[in-house]
Amino acid sequence: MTTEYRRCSTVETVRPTYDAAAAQERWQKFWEENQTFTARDDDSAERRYVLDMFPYPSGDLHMGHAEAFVMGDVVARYQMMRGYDVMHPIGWDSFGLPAENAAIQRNAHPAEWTYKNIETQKNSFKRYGLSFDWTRELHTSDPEYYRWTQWLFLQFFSRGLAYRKASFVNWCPNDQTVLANEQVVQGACERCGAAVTKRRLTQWYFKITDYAQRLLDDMEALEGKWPDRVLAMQRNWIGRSQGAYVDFEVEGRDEPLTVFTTRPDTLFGATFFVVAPDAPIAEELVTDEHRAEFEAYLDKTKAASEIERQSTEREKTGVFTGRHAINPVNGEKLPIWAADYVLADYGTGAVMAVPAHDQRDLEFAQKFGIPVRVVIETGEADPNETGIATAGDGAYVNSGELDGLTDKASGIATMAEKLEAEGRGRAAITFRLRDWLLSRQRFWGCPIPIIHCPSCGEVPVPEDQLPVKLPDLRGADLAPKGTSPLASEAAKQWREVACPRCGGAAERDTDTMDTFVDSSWYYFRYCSPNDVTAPFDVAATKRWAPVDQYVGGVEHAILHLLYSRFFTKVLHDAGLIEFTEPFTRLLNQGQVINEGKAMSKSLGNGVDLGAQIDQYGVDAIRTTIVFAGPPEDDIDWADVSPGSTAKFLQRAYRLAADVTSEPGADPASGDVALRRTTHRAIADITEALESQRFNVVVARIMELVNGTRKAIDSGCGAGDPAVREAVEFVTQSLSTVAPYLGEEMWEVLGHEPSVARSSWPVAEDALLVQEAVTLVVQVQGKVRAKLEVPASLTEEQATEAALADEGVQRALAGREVAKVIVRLPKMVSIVPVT
Ligand code: ANZ
Ligand code: ZN
Repeated sequence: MTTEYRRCSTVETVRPTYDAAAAQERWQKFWEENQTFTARDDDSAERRYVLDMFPYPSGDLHMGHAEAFVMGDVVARYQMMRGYDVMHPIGWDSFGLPAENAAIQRNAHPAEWTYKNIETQKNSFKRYGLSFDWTRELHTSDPEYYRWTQWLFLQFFSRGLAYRKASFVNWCPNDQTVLANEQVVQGACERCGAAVTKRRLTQWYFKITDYAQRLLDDMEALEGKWPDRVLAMQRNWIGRSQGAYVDFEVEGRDEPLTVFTTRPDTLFGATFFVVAPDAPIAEELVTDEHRAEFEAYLDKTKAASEIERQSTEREKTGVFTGRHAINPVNGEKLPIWAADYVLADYGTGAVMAVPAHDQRDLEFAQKFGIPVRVVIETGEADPNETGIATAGDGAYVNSGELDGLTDKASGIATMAEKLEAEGRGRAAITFRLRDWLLSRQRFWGCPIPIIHCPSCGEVPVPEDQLPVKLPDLRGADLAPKGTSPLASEAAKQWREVACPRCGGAAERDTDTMDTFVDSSWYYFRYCSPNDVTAPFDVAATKRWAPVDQYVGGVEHAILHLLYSRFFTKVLHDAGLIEFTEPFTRLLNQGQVINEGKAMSKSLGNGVDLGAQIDQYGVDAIRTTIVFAGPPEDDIDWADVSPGSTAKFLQRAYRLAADVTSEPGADPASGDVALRRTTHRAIADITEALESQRFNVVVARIMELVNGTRKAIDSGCGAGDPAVREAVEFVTQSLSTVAPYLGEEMWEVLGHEPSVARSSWPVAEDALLVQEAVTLVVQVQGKVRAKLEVPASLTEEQATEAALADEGVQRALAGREVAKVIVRLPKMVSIVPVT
């Protein structure tokens, strides 16, 4: 602590100031030595699990981390003061492309680069004052961790939930690796922005589609606890669709072709048939005459992203296959086209096209001169003329036994029954969700624990041989080449093994797992991070999980959260845990931007966290971020003022230094008005913390600081125990956002550290009751009414109460009011129009 000399108007006074840098150093040491934030895990209190999405070790902490992690820290610190045994762990998602690419660029081994970065970030986390339980730190790239990732993979494998298949996959030509659908954003690689293309490869998948319905159903329990938009995004991604399968005979083919349709009732309006060019069936159907044209079209299709293919703006394209399908309801011959607006891996990859009632089909029909037949009279204009398909309800026409029906629901039901009875179709539900493609042709990831044997096939690595460690490959070329570095000459020795089943020559799988596998279960590992016998101790997860509060960016709304939910359900089904959802509550913090734009090197608008901390101190930066707005909103660094936040923190500190009463002084004998202010603040701040309005917390602390200073100055004096009560609460609540200052103030107030382990006060009801005052109402200067009102009433309420009074109305005698003067809380003066 240093002192600052300052001239006041009359006397020379010594004003203590808060030295942020010194406090940071001092309390970091204290917390570490005293294990202040280590979860007790001893049944001494009810448990709370507060979790931040763990970071990639891709560089030092930046402003985004500063915002993300402070929110969880506020929750954790508040819960600790509430008396809960809080677990607030941290670790690193340390496998994956960011680390590997950075390592390749710098000519370093990914491991060296990764662990060096972790050290840097770790120190920055500590400096940033986060209340992490460091005893539970984990890294997904540690063999002791990924051993269990592999073990879990084998559980999925033995349950039939991990399988290999050949298919066209999203391929990033820059990173030279496959991408899950979730990692393709508007046709581009999520990581590097390169345009994504398709490749046919044999890949590992997790069968998440088996869980589609449960992933949907269980969201009900998350309603109101997760952000609405995240739930909506997940629902959309899963994309449940109710409809029917309809079988079409194909000329010259024994097997019928099946389509998925949501509108079987429009079957009489089908005038052509479309298959996805990249569905295997397309190649089979196409006649020799049309093959050359088809092949050229298929090449073009592969270059287009799924988003482009589904775009309604794009001109429709396609080629005729030379074949025909037979409409099961009227025997009509429908030409079969291959067109890229039909996707290979949705439904059956084939559709019956009804141009009058489906916009995509209409555009296609009009371009290629295919007839458009209206089968529902909706009252709208003819699609043939307008180019707009009609999708509404109406009377069926040209539709055989449906004619006469007038609504969609009975049309669909009637047709579904008819098809079912004839054995040509059945009701069905489909999902947009695809199986999770998890294999990657890259080095820095968890090896897939499978051995390929020419005679036994896919053989799991025996449990006692886990982990399958990554070979060192130091000095080998790790740059992306389309095949995994584990398949290269340098890894030959590692790869060639005896088959665990037959002992013959066999080879390890050379792919590594998507890092989303690593992060789908880390929150269970934290519960027993050093367990050498299992991925997690069942009893420990029972004590801690599910996570009570999860905090992280909305960029993970689909990928990470959906995969984690899937993992949790599988582990539940395997009997390892009792619940089915991993995260009870979810908070998505916003981003820190600058001058209206995301910070970037090219814009030169980056703000360096380290420099900000050097200038203003950790507490001021944390408080500025929290105060800037609701946690889920973005913060524009150009709009905030860490300098004035730092000044506010100094004002708070001086309050603590001014208190002269002893710790434990009974506030009951103190100034009642100040006590009311304090207890109102306790009630409001507690409520704001519970409802995650952390900016309101800071605003209310500021008011309490000002109110307390005023009370001291206007007579109650620094020795009043009510002042101590107020300042102690300022200290506790402020310590959630400004932890170093909190510790210093707590000590200045004469308490043993740590404030983080102090107990949160409860507002006294008696002090929350509104004080009543007498409101005097004058009309033209004469007193006309005296009303008992709460002291806290607003100007509007005072005016309203005054005008509602009978005596006042009598005095006004119907005249209009020209002016109302309100002096809160005691007087209202009304001037009528004369
Ligand atoms: C005939 C029809 C008539 C259709 C009509 C719609 C309206 P959702 O709701 O998204 O599930 N479809 C089916 N498989 C497809 C695929 N692989 N690629 C592109 N489109 C496909 O969409 C289901 C509808 O999308 C299906 O119902 C089918 O077109 C089309 F008046 O069948 B419909
Ligand atoms: Zn074998």
